[in-house]
Amino acid sequence: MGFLTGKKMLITGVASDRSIATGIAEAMKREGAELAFTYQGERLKSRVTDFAAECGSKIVLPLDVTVDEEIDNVFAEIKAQWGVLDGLVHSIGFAPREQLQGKYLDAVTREGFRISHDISAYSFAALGKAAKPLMTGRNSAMLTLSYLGAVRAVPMYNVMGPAKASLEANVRFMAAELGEEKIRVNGISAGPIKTLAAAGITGFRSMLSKAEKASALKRNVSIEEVGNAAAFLCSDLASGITGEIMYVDAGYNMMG
Ligand code: 0WD
Repeated sequence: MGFLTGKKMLITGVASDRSIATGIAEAMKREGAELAFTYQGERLKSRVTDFAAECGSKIVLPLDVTVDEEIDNVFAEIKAQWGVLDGLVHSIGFAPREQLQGKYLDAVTREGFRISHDISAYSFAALGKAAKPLMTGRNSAMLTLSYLGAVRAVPMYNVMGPAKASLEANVRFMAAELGEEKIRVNGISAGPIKTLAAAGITGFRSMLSKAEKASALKRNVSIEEVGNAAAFLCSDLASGITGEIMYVDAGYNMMG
């Protein structure tokens, strides 16, 4: 029996078969969880619906996190279909492409900063707020995905650095408040992985090769490895862990 048997998990951020959310869904499914999915916009609907069917899931809902009504609708549907929720996976990030080119202060604009923080950081609090009534008292867990740029000035990551720093602060503030409700809140800081979102970062290939050379394990990580860590953090095996950012980066961040 898998360690997520009987758990109902909502997974956002599946955009392709390479998405980190895809790796998370596969690990959670393997461990016995029941899954629901969201997709961003019509262009992703059929892909996510097909993937959900492979996972034995019938709950597939539209969600653009910049639209409050879509957030409300997702949790109204989860309430109608499941009544409760044990896990929320936030695997969403976005910055306008021109923000991720050149030097930070040359690229950053008020609007670029606002959009990046809205979609990449505020959205976790927004989903957490809406999910809370369904998760209260159930030893449930919320999880988000971060990156080293939250704590280090990684070249080209630019405005996503401040956005991820805000996201990680969200993890701590949400964890502090939701502990009494028996809801844990954590983040995974993943090493670089070639996904659609990563393709938008100028010089992403050099991030990959730098991490490969300098990490303790001398390689990059896979979505399967992030998926396994995510499944663990959202399970009762991690019942003593909250407010934490766990690095799944083949031992890159701690190297001297
Ligand atoms: O190297 C990497 N790939 C890393 C990614 C290293 C460390 C962290 N991460 C983070 C990302 O910043 C993000 O928070 O992991 C999370 C998932 O990213 P991913 O799996 O690398 O990327 P991708 O497969 O592109 O999924 C991100 C998705 C979007 O995909 P596209 O490529 O279509 O923008 O986030 C979703 C969307 O599906 N998304 C939204 N969902 C709802 N509402 C929105 C939105 N407004 N904007 C983007």
